[in-house]
Amino acid sequence: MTTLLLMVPLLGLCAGQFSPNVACGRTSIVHLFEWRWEDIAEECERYLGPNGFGGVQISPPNENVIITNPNRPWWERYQPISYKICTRSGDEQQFRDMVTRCNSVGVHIYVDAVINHMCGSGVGKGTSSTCGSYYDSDNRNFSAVPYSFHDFNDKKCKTGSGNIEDYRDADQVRDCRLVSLLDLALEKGYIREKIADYMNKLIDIGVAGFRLDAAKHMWPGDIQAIVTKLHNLNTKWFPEGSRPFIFQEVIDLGGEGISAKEYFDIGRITEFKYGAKLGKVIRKWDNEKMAYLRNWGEGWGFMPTDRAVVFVDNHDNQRGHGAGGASILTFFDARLYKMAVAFMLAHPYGFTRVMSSFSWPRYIVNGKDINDWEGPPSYSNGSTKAVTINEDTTCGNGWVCEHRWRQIKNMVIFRNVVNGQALTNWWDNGENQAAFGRGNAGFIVFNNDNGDMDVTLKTGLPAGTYCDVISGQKEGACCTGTKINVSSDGSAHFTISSSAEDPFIAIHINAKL
Ligand code: AAO
Repeated sequence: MTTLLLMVPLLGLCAGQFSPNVACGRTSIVHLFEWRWEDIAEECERYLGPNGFGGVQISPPNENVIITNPNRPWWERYQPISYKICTRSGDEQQFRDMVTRCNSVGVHIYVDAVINHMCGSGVGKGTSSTCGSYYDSDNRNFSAVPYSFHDFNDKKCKTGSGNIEDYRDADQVRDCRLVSLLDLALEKGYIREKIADYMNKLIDIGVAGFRLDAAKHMWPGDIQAIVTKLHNLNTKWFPEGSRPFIFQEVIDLGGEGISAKEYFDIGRITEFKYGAKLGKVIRKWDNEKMAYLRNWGEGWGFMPTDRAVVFVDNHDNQRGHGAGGASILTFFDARLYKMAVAFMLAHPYGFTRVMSSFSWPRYIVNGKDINDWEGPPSYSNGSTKAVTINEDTTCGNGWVCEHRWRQIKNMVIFRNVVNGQALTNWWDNGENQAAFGRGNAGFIVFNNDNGDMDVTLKTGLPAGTYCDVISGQKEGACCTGTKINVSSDGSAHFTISSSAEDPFIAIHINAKL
């Protein structure tokens, strides 16, 4: 039985679409939301490669409609006009350069593939698109693909508005328009070809996989048919026979007509319960406590770990789109956010994605952020601003770069160091002080209580002095943070003030002094 259980993830790794295709020893990806290809290439070389990041989820690279009211919202990129690689992030040449440079330093590229639909039904006609291709939403004409009237689901949808009106009805969710976006008839061979051609072009350039946007709005059989047509990954960078990693955006918080498990055979799935629940625990809403995290993962009703992609927030729910609600933690709540991200990266459940945002003037009126549409930092001509790097390694020009926060970057490394080790030595005080180890490779302690913490805990680590990678880090033979002594029986003494800037401590074998 044990052998069988152990073999399942291994098989998954070889079999492809469930394996994240990250380079050996790397375990997380980062979503560089709205970044330019040029900046991503630089970031791979100067930061992500050296710090052990496995990959980058990029914003959709294909041509989209230009929206001017509101002025260039981030969400215009979810309204495709063609499959030309041509957006505010850059052109095809820049895209190829990014993929090559990132792959060369062991950081892989994951494309956000918008294949469920084209632009909104009401955007009109013209050539106001990021590559100047003609479109006419009234006549369903996208000449640069080309798609025409017959390629959409208009006749199939049974709702009065033509839009999804009731998420309990699976037919509506798949055959009607999501917020009026023109819904492609994915059962047609011609359309499957066009989409597979687009994805195969990206695979041949060297990408490692895809986030399938709005996967819940596509029939699993249609997705499977497209995925089957995909090439193996480019052997210049990946082992022969590697399948593209597929992770599907299926929002399943329960109570609807569609459940995530319908998609388990195709690839992984975004586990939206994860961030919603973890936000509640860290915020201590609904009487949630860190002590309850003892059986985090499947024990909380989440999908199997080898199917889950997990994240604290994403580009939608950090601004009130999508699902998760008010409990979602973001960079706006930096102190709690760092704790949540650290918990995620220390815990073995799921494949982890770190969010990296741009800032915007959040302004909440009656529970809704009226600036939720704000696009990336840009110039008056609409072009996206470069990501500049400050002397203290943080980002400038309006880019938040959570992935560069020391606590988060060091936990990405922590996850690599403890990779493959079981969760061990769980401890909690019944409230919001909790700790756990990962075999004999790492240990993390949280104090999210209102009182101070003063405890001696079994860590499982070899005896020695370790550098806490949250308050600082090991630099050469020195430690810029708190030092922790692990005695010969593996125990260590931890004190964490409830008012500490970061009320948690993490140590691992590569941070031994
Ligand atoms: C824009 C405008 C629209 C306009 C449209 C066309 O905002 O007013 O009609 O253009 O002109 C993004 C933006 C959209 C934007 C769109 C196109 O978010 O505002 O529309 O680009 O420019 C659903 C989908 C999910 C989707 C999410 C936003 O299932 O796939 O909505 N996410 C992806 C992308 C996203 C993108 C698109 C898809 C489209 O990540 O960036 O949209 O390409 C329930 C359902 C969820 C559903 C949510 C929201 O969730 O379960 O499936 O997500 O509703 O409608 C509780 C429940 C939870 C529920 C939630 C919200 O938490 O437990 O189940 O409440 O009610």
